[in-house]
Amino acid sequence: MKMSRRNVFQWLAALGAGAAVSRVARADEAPSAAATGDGSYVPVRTLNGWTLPHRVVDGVKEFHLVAEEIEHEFAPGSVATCWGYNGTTPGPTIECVEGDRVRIYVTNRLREHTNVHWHGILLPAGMDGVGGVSQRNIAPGETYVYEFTLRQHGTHMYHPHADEMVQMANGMMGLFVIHPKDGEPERIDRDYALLLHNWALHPGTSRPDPSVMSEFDLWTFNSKVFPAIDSMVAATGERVRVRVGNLSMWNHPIHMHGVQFQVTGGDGGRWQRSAWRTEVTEIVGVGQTRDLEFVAVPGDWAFHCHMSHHTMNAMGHGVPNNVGVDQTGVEAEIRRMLPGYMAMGEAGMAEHQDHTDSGHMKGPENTLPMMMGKGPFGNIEMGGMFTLIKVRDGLAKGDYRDPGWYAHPPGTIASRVSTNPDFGNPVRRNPARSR
Ligand SMILES: [Cu+2]
Repeated sequence: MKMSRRNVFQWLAALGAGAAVSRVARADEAPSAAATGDGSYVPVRTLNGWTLPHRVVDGVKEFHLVAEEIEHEFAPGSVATCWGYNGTTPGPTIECVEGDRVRIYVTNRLREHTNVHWHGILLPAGMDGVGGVSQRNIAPGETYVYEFTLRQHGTHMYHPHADEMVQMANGMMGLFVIHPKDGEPERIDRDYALLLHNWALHPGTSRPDPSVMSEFDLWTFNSKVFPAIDSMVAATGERVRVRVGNLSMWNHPIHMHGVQFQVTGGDGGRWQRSAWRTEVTEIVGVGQTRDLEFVAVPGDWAFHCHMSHHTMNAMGHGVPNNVGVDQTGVEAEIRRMLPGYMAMGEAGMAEHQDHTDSGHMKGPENTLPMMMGKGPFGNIEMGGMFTLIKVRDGLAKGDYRDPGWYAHPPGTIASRVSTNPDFGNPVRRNPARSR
């Protein structure tokens, strides 16, 4: 076609309009100028855990996992022989960028065979790590290699697909985090990651019982119970992401105080912005992951599973209900049969922590009190899946040190106004007799 001057103008105008439209479209997809686009990222912080080092060989990122038996401490006072990777449960976090080619060696130092399934990762079927289906199992002493290219980003996991009931109950699992190659739509300042798990470490024993299906003793973030779980630290105004994966046998409603967070992704990757949801509790189902993001506000804020037994440790499970039982006079009688018996629980269970903290109520060997933790206002009375988000003004980027307890601004703490139970004479319905 011969181009007239008029045609050229029309063509240029169309081109200009098209260019403008495509600029708008791009801006809609990635409205933040903070997107880096160069594959750089804020490294994930695995609470109480670590990230697996790698080396680059001919452009391929090489990792090496070792499946092995380990000694693991859930909190001081409870140590068990567990199974994990490279000396820990969960195993170290594998951290990559979308587009990376990875080569992962897996050495089996267990006394039975194993393999590794890369949970949620798109790969050739023969790399999927399902014993008998997609590969031969890795026998004791053997090393296998997995190799694939990461064609996605998001929060993923790894775990065995061999004798799963035993190997996962003993702690074999880890996180596999893939950062987007084009950067984040919203700049992330701190990126925390944790795996949810449950353990049947019965009081007085030293190995998790893999036969248990629902009655667990310990509920953990990254195989630790409160107060042994690290706090998540952030500076006021920072955008924080908490990646939560669940390889336990229960769904966990994960609840955050102080803010409304946005759920921005799952094991299917980062969701479109229109699918982000504002919540304060998000159920992380078995086998799922969820990415929770929020802008940090100052204070010490609880972060926990909302199943109340999941924020308690072993000694709180299956105890007789003594609430409302007058045990006056029977304590001495029972002590003749059960030396050391202590009447408690009449008013509720909160006194448990004082008794165990004082040391005069000795529990079974190698177990943890139901509730633990000391705060600036007294006992915290928690265990299991509980930790704190500690946000302070002016923390330096990358400063993850525990800043201590929050200094509340004057006049912002709930305070006592009376010690008289009849204070204020409020309306009450159906009080129990003699109360
Ligand atoms: Cu829970």
